[in-house]
Amino acid sequence: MVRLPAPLLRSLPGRHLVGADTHCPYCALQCAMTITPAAGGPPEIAGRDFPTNRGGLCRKGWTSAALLDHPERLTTPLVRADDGVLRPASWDAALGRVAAQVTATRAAHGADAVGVFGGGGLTNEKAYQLGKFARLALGTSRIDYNGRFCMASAAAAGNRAFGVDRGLPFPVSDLDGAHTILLLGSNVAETMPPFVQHLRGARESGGLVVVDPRRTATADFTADGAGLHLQPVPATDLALLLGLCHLVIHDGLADKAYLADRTTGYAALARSVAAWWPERTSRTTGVPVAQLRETARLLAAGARSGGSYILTGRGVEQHVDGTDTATAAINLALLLGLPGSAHSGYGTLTGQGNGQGGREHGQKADQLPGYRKITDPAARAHVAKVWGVEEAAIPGPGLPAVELLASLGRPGGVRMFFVHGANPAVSAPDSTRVVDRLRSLDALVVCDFFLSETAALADVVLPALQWAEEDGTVTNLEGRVLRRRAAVPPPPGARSELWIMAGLAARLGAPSSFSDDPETVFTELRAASAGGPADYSGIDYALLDSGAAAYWPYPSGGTGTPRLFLDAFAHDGGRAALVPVAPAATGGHDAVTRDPLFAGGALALATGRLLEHYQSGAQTRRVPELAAASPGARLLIHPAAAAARGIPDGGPVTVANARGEAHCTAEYSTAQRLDTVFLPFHFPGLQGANLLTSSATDPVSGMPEFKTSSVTVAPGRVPAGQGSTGHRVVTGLRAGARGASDPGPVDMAGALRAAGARPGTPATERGGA
Ligand SMILES: Nc1nc2c(c(=O)[nH]1)N[C@H]1C(S)=C(S)[C@@H](COP(=O)(O)OP(=O)(O)OC[C@H]3O[C@@H](n4cnc5c(=O)[nH]c(N)nc54)[C@H](O)[C@@H]3O)O[C@H]1N2
Ligand SMILES: Nc1nc2c(c(=O)[nH]1)N[C@H]1C(S)=C(S)[C@@H](COP(=O)(O)OP(=O)(O)OC[C@H]3O[C@@H](n4cnc5c(=O)[nH]c(N)nc54)[C@H](O)[C@@H]3O)O[C@H]1N2
Ligand code: SF4
Ligand SMILES: [Mo]
Repeated sequence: MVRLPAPLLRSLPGRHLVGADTHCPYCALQCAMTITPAAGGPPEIAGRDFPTNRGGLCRKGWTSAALLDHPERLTTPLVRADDGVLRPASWDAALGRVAAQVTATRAAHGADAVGVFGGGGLTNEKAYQLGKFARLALGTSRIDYNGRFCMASAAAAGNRAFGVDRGLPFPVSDLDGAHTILLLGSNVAETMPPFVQHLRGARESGGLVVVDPRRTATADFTADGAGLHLQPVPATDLALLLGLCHLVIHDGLADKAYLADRTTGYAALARSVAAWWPERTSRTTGVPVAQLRETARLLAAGARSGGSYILTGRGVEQHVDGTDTATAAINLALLLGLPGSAHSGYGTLTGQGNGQGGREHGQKADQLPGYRKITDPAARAHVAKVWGVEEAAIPGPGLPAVELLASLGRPGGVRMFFVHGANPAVSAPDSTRVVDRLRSLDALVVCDFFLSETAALADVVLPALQWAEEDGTVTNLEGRVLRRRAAVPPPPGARSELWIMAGLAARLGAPSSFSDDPETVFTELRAASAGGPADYSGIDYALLDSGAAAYWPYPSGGTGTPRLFLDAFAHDGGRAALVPVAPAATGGHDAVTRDPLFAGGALALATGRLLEHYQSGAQTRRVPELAAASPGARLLIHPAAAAARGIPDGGPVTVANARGEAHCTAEYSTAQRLDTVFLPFHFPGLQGANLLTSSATDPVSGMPEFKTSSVTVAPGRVPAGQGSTGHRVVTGLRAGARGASDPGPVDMAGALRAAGARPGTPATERGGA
């Protein structure tokens, strides 16, 4: 194939899209890439130079184009017929059916009987429009999203300490030269591989400190004098951080002038950590006193010169005390004077592609666009004016994700549910119960481009466009707004999510306009966000297309804000708040209900990610290269813990607790603690990690306890590999999709035929029943 130079390709008119500069579909690092069509196959992906990735991409990014013309791609709406089979339908029939069901459900049970579940992968335009669609077209308060499972604890901690929540309040490249980086509960070597280059300075100065119960690929970077790996007992990070705060205060390492000038609450904080002397902290966490002292020393040395950063990830945030743990990390940073300094700071590493923007524009239960509070009368008045409705037309706050999912199909709960950009049948905690709830609905509508495990349970499936087929914006982990650009034409049949929402809103007689044009929606988002904490009003597509770096807040007529807090924090008075926190057992939140750990020889189960797969795996399990590299769930277990239970390396293993049983393959790994096993959550069906996790939530953030459960581990009773990956498991779920009343397979072969699937692909390989 003759390849034209990329700029020339990109200048061709929109209907014949032939490549573009855009960003990766997956995680919040939003690595820059160029997509170029190739003859006879998926387009080519190349890394592009950009401050976050500097040309690098991980294996998921490199292979992301494999999904664009994937044989299992949905390109026609599916509607479940009276015989229980999901069958191809026209757009008019599908949208008509959905609108009729909304009208009937509202008439019979009220508007709050219709619910919506969004996703942190949606562009800003889609996330904004989804929040508006729920409040105005459906008239419901019942909307939340999968970011509740991701950023909610860190967001709550940031809001309470700083008065605003932007994951990294500084550009990621600020980390490059830092002397010390304390990385708590994050495995960036697998979850954001190109990010690792930003740890180089800290490694060179011996100042990289990684806190993880597992010796991860990231922890390995601390070897050979590059730093320290602290390997605490799972779920003891709060105590660890209180102990570090104690050391900083008692060893005279605190920045007294900064505390006096820029913070409130020092005296109460100092009292609250007084009892966390090093020996006690060490007994609770298992981390040696010498390592605690060395960590405090490295942080203080960096704070004085070279820079110190404290970063948190899901390993410390996805707990029932995740907000308090993130708060303790911020307290430690404030004691050292890091936040708001030009060379030091605190941040959380946002997860999903638009995990930052997706938490700002109104798909959260308590939120209106611009990171405004839905309970704030001034915010309601502002947004009502932009939407052209009476303030009273905007419902009040809804329910956080776990409560929302628990309300499905219950008296007084949600009876009809829309899912856009999430796969909660796999990724929500205690998934057996979640699937029961999804099955008990009067109607489930799922918008996706694949028949995810959640879509397989739906009554109506609406096929959407993929990232490379549409324009929009996302906001990366630094709070920088980026342009996603359409690079390839969409397959005939699929429609943009904005078009779908607009079509439904029109059928429902919504009292405001719903455009299907991303730039028009963004223009409205700017107005709705104006004056809010996440103010986008000064950003437009032309600015982003010029290559300018646009960090919010970016008010109209102003400039962006790469570094927050240099002059002031966002609380009234401009000071950051030190907030005393304590572990549950010593007087912290009494609502905390984590599983009791290690009773009767039980092991702690930690869950998380592998390099090859993304989230519920709905996308990456369908990429042949990734599925081949990681075909099924493997339980990482220390050889001694396995041998004591008669489990051979590579043998089948059953992981169980009162909530469920998962069946997978054992993989010996000396990187695990003797008392802890690790299971990725990327696999569905019998391999699901979330069969075992608890729906207990953090009382402040609503974050579930994903990271620590109690389990027994025994030689497998079901052959490993049963219901392993991709379509095989979809089949298993599908068989009982609607329960005993109307079980039935999906006519996927018919659906794909109707959509003009490529000839020569056997129906079975396309997930045909
Ligand atoms: N390959 C890949 N990359 C991804 C994603 C993906 O699915 N796959 N998802 C993206 C998203 S949405 C997110 S949120 C990020 C998540 O990125 P990370 O936070 O890096 O990912 P996790 O693997 O969930 O958790 C990180 C680490 O927490 C550790 N951990 C478990 N329990 C504890 C504990 O009690 N204390 C401490 N200190 N550590 C603990 C685990 O051992 C694990 O190594 O990744 C993003 N990038
Ligand atoms: N045990 C355990 N469970 C966890 C976690 C953990 O660490 N341990 N981590 C949690 C975290 S941090 C997260 S972020 C969640 C994520 O969990 P999920 O919400 O399940 O995330 P995805 O697998 O990304 O699901 C996104 C779905 O939407 C589709 N999709 C992608 N883009 C779009 C779009 O633009 N529009 C539409 N309509 N669909 C789209 C994809 O095909 C996929 O089916 O999982 C959580 N669950
Ligand atoms: S690190 Fe994240 S953004 Fe970068 S290529 Fe991998 S998945 Fe995509
Ligand atoms: Mo996430």
